[in-house]
Amino acid sequence: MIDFYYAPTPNGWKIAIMLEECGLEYRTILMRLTTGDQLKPAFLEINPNAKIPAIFDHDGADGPVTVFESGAILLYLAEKTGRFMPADASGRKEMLEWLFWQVGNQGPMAGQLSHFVNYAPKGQGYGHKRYAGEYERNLAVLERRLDGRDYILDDYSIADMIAFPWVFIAKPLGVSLDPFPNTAAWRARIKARQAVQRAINLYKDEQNRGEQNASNNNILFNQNAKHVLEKRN
Ligand SMILES: N[C@@H](CCC(=O)N[C@@H](CS)C(=O)NCC(=O)O)C(=O)O
Repeated sequence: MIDFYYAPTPNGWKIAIMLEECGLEYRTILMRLTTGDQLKPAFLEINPNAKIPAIFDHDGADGPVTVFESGAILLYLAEKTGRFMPADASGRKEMLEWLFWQVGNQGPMAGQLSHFVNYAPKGQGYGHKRYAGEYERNLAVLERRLDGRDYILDDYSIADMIAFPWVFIAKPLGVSLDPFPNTAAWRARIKARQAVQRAINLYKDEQNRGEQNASNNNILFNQNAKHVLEKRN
């Protein structure tokens, strides 16, 4: 059994997709990020970075084990199941490149764009412009990679699962996929999968649709070192 620490956000969906694709037995622990579940001492033992997603696998190869960071979790689950990752060395190298690209580039830039579109106080023109540009730059990187390919690697893999969620919400982020036809087709191909449908619908009603924002919530927004160092029980 896997305990899955989750909220219905792009980073949460990445892992929900893999759990659903693999048919792994899991129990979802819904994390209420706006009230600070991620900052509780018991959760910091699981993810010292105080964010979802994270897992606690009761049946790890060497006993119970925790894993945090979406890229590390996807890799862990792919290795545990032997699924959705290339078997050969050059395929594995490419998979790592695209996982690291996502967690170091597409993810953070999209996350900041989402912040400026949905949660920042109004009048943050430069922040919005900067991250919209970076988000679109990363779409262009993906667009070139998908030229003549159905998936990021030769077959559907964790590289697609990690990159899909932030492309899935391009429109609400205010970005059209019209200039990125390969990416739009890839998005539709992945969205059509039954497992992906189940994942993006997991606790959909609990999504923060902007009602909680940087003007009215200092737990999720305006964070600093104190949020992690303070003990919240
Ligand atoms: N690099 C992390 C990013 C995770 C992340 O940013 N999670 C957000 C939700 S999408 C979160 O838990 N935010 C809570 C907070 O910042 O307090 C990953 O890929 O797992």
